[in-house]
Amino acid sequence: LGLEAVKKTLDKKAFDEVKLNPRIRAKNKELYGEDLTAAQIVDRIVNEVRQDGDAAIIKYTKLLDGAEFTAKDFLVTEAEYETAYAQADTKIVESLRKAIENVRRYHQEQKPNSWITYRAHGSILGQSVIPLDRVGVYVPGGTAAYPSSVVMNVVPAKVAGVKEIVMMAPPSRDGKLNPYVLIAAKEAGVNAIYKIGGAQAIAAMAFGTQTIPKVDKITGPGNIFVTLAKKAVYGHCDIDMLAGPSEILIVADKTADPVYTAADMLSQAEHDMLASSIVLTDDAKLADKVLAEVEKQLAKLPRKEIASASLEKNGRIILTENLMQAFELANYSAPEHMEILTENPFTYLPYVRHAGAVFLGAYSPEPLGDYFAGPNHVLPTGGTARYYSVLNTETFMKRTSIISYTQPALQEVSSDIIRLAKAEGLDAHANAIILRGENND
Ligand code: HSO
Ligand code: ZN
Repeated sequence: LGLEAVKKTLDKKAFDEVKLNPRIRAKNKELYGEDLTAAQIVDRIVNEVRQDGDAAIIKYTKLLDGAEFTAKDFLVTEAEYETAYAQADTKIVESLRKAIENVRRYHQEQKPNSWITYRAHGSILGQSVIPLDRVGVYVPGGTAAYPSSVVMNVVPAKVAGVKEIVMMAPPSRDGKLNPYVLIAAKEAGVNAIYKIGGAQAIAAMAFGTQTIPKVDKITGPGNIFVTLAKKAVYGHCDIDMLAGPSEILIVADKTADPVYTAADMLSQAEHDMLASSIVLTDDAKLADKVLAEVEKQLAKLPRKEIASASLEKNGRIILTENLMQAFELANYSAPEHMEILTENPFTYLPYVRHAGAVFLGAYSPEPLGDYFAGPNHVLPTGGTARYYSVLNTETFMKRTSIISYTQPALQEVSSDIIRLAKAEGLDAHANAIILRGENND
């Protein structure tokens, strides 16, 4: 294929163009009596929660999650945490604690400082960086209930100094949450967990209800309904990003190990039928070997159905003319995760312009970053790495400007300000300056 044609194959669907799968669509038609789009369903739920609060959440929790709750059942109790710890494998809890410590240390390094500078005539300029008061973290349910994502969302908020962190996750039919999600939340420092899922959880956090506090920012991944709900409430509170299916793009040369390369493709493919796994290589032999390895390893995976559906749709091994062309295509794709499996991978780092996270060398596979190294795994997807950053400590902070002039400092610049104010026809602005000085021209 020519370069332009290859680029076309790398183009991603916007998250709101993704069609609902037929089973979910049929279920929704049954629930709502008409064939609504995901965005229409989300609008209904969000507006209802905004108006009716807890009553709407009780209704949708029964309808969508099958759990029969009263308003006081949403909040996870101490007894539920105790049960989770009692059920848990202590080795897993230990590993989780080590991961939390690594993530905490890394995000501590990122923490921006407030600053002050002194200018002429004793005037002062600066910036304070202030943590948000209250943040809400969403955690998906089912097989996507990842304790590691709890850690990745909560720890940076904690490091930033957020006072109150609430979390929401959909309950199972019998009203429970994944025990490791509860434990990860406790260990990372969440203040309250509510067993609420989907668009109703996002609306509850954005607007608050009789029993649920309104938050200033919502972070965390979710399905299409959660993502559209985050988009719908943006402006009432802040959100982190609009996350889509997970992606990996591997740039490999002839020195790459086909076994590792295939394993890394599959580690992404098993996430989700919509996940994408791409290899760009300048070596035809490697391409063949990776293909054979993928087939071999795939056959043994418990999630092979998800992984093979994902590979069939969005899996590619693309042969490029050279490695520079591979990096051109990689930047065009702007993947969530980029791996560089080449000789001297650091020589290529300067060419990486658009990627959520870059993994260099044979011993830095993506799962190292997913779980443990310390950098965040909440990353921009769907080509948004062109303009979004990885979730970070500053995601949970905001900046306030500081300005303090002395009389002589103001005097020196007053004529400029007055001129600019008058040019905008804003005499009251000019007056606020004029009244504080004498010799204005
Ligand atoms: N690769 C996912 C994160 C994750 N992997 C969680 C395993 N658990 C998106 O970056
Ligand atoms: Zn992963």
